Amino acid sequence: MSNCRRTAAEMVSPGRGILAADESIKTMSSRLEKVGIAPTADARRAYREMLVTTPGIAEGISGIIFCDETLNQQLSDGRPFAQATREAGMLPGVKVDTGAKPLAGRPGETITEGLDGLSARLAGYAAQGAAFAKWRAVLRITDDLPSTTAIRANAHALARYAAACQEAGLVPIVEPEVLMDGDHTLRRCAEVTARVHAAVMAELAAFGVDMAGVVLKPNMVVEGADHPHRATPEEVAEATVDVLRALPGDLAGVAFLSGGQDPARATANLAAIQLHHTPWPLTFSFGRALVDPALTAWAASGRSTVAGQEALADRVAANSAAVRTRELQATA
Ligand code: 5MM
Repeated sequence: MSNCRRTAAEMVSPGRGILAADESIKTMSSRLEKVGIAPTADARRAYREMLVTTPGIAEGISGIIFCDETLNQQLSDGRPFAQATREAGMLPGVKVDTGAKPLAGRPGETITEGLDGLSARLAGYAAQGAAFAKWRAVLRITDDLPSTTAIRANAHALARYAAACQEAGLVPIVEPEVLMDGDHTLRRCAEVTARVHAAVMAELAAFGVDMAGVVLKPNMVVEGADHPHRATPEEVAEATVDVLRALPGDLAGVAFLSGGQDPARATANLAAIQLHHTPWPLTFSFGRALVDPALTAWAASGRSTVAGQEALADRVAANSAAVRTRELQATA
C-alpha cells in the first residue's frame, strides 16, 4: 500500500475525525477580536497550543489541519507544532490554498488560488513533517449560481492540487464547499452539491489522482441558513448520502465540514448519516462546530487552558460517539 493510502486510511480510522484549525491569519484574528483577545501572532499560537495539548484528544481526532503560520510556530516548550501533533498521536496537515478570490468574468463567484509554486511549497511542508494538505473551493447558491464555469474552474484547481499533493507524498483533503448562505431548499443544495461532486471527480480522474489516497471534505446537504424550514437529521442524512452515492467506491473516506451549522446540529446530522451503509468511512472535519465552544470558554476564563480544553474535549467526544453510532447502538 502506498504511503498516501496508508495515511488517508489513518485519517478516517474508526471513531476519529479531523480538527480544522487552519483559519487564515485574517479569519483567526477576527475570531479572537470577537471574544475580546488582541489578535497577535502569539495569541493565535497560544490558542492552537491549547487545542493540540488537550488531554486524550487523539482518541477522537486523527489529524489537525493548520495554516502556514502555525506550522512555522512552536509550542511554549519549543517543539514545532507538527512534531507536537505527532507526539500526541495525531497527524499534522496544512492548508495550502491562498484563499478564494473573485473569479474574473463571473461576477459574484470565486476561484481558489494557490497553484503557482505549489509543488515547491508542498515539498517544504513534507520536510516540516506534514502528512496531508487541504484546499477549499467555495461555491455559492443563488437562483442562477453556481455557474458551470465556476464549478469547472474550481474542480480543475482542486484536481491539480490533489495530483501535486500525491506527487509530494501528502494526502490531499479535497474540499468543495457549497455554502449554506441563502434561502434555498434542501433539494436545491442536493442538486448543486451533486453537480459539484461530478465535476470534481471527473477532474480528479483526468489528473490520474489515486482515489484511495484522497479524503473528500464536502458539505452536508442542508437547506440554506435563511430557509424557513429546518430539515431533520434523518432528512439531511438521506439527502446527503443520496448525493454521495455517485462517488467512486475506492475513495479513502469522507470527512464533512460543518459549514456554520451549530455544533449540536452538526453532531446530530453526523450521527444520522452513520445509519446509512456506504463503501467509505464517513467522519467529520469540523472547524467551527468543534472549536467555537473552546474559543469562547478559553477567552471567557481569561485564557484558562483547562476551560478551553474541557470544551474542546466535549465536542470531540460527542462527534467521536456520533461516528460510532451503529457500533454504540449494537452494544446498547
Ligand atoms: C477553519 O476554517 C478553514 C479556513 O478558513 P479561512 O481560510 O477562510 O480562514 C476552513 O477551510 C474550514 O476548514 C472549512 O470551511 C470547514 O470549517 P467549518 O467551520 O465549516 O467546519
